[in-house]
Amino acid sequence: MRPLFAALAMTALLTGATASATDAPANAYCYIGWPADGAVLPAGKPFRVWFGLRNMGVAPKGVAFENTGHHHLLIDTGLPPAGQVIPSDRNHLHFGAGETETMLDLPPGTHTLQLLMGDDKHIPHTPPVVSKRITVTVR
Ligand SMILES: [Cu+2]
Repeated sequence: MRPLFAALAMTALLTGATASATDAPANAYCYIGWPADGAVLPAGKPFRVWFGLRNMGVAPKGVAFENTGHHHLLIDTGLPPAGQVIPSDRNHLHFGAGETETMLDLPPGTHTLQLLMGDDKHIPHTPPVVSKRITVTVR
């Protein structure tokens, strides 16, 4: 029975793999290098956001290469559902060319920023590689 069980288990694993998102290294993490959590930024002046990533590489969208992905910046929104394409709108910015920084111009007020890695198909990895969610104030 043991070989048969092993074969069934392998089938289950393979089936699961095709249905789920790309695996990420367990020690991968991303972070916002700038601005700092709690930063107060001058209104009417675009500010730079640095994307940090450790133990994983950046690849443009459409490029399926092991242990890589591209950054998504979530603005004033929570994490999108796992296993699905990350929305593309003003709250979910894609950096599909492999950018590792951007300039943002946000209206006065309090805003949250969070990075989320996506694979070549814009789907969050398993486990998701996501930064801490920070809050900045524009005034
Ligand atoms: Cu994307």
